[in-house]
Amino acid sequence: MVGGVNSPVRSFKAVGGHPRFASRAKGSRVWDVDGKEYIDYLGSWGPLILGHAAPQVVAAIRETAKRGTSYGAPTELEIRFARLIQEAFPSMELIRLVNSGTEAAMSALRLARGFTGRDFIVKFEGCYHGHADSVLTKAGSGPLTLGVPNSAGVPAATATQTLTIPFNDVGALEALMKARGQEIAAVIVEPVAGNCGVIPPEPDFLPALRQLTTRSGALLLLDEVITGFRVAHGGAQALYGIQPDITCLGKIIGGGLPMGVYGGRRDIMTQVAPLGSVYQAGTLSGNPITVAAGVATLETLKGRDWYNQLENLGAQLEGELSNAAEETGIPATVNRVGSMFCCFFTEGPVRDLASAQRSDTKRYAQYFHAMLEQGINLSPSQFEAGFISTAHTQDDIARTGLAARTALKSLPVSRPKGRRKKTR
Ligand code: KE4
Repeated sequence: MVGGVNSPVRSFKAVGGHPRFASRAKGSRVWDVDGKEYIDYLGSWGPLILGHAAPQVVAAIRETAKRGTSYGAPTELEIRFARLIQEAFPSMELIRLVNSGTEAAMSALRLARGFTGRDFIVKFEGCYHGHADSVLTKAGSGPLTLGVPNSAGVPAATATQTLTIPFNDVGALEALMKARGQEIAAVIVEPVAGNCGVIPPEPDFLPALRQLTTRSGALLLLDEVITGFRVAHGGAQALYGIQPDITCLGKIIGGGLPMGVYGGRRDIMTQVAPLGSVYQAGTLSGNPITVAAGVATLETLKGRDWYNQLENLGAQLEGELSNAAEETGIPATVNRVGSMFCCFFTEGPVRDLASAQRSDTKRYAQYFHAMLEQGINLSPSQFEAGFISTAHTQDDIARTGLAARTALKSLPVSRPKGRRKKTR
């Protein structure tokens, strides 16, 4: 396998060393093939909001598999799943199931271009919407981590049709939409940036996006692959009160199995085949095993207010990490929205890619390994998010705080610039 992994961010290339191979997981814990146990804040990069091997998800998978793994035909289960999505995301009047967040974003962008008849799209520096050609420009996540934000192999003609501006920069957005708004098919954004670390939207950012896209006839695509069912039951659009034209979902809705969804306004979605002329398809889209895992997950999330519990655990962890940095004099900024968080090794505020890139990635790598040695599994990249699940406990968080103090104390404290090292 290329680099020994099937997704580049797992490679530890950004933090050094070799990845730990996982062998099993349960609740907030994961074990590697050497039997070492970790409190897990990676959560498979976001899907496992209920923790690993949630009993109701495992049971749903097991029972459904006994009746077959895929039919290539519609099932009642897909209707049940679609209703659970629409109850939480009323803006998604019609939906289409696919197999990944990449497919959801790629299909949504094709749909936006087909619906508007326009070719240009706008994305934000450091945001990541999967690995389709048109969004691999100044992309976050793996491309950012590995230093290839503009991937090789993307035709120049494609890249020129993607315009990128800084996240949270309303002025740049206004200028761009004023100059070229009539050419723009869609503006796609992660409403909380989760692929250059975690960067919340500033209060005026999302309302400006909505107003400027409406005014220009461009569609507003919210990529809620991470934030959907993560930051609130109805995602960031519920949390911040924004009505998009199209939403992309992934991760949590598959309960740990490969799943993506795009959906939105009925007049737009009816342009998708077989009703309309925008083609998109998939052999295993809506397969019963994944949908069953998704239904079990979403029915659990609908069942009670988990988000208050997740907020409290998130606040506790933010306090532990911030206090640990304060006590050890290490410059750090903890950004958090609910149960998604990131500890940037730089003074704050971190409000866009440029400020995130001021982080000391070498120090992050040292911190990452010091935490790993103490049985705390974080994202092997400064430019990713960490996740808390409903399986995490206050004791897990307290233990993480102690490990962070030990890890930060083990880091060489950089001397203020200008002071020479004492020579013997
Ligand atoms: P997938 O194709 O990986 O299912 O989803 C792509 C995607 C789309 N939109 C957002 C906001 C995303 O965060 C992602 C994928 N996220 C990365 C990590 N931040 C997945 C991890 C990986 O690439 O292995």
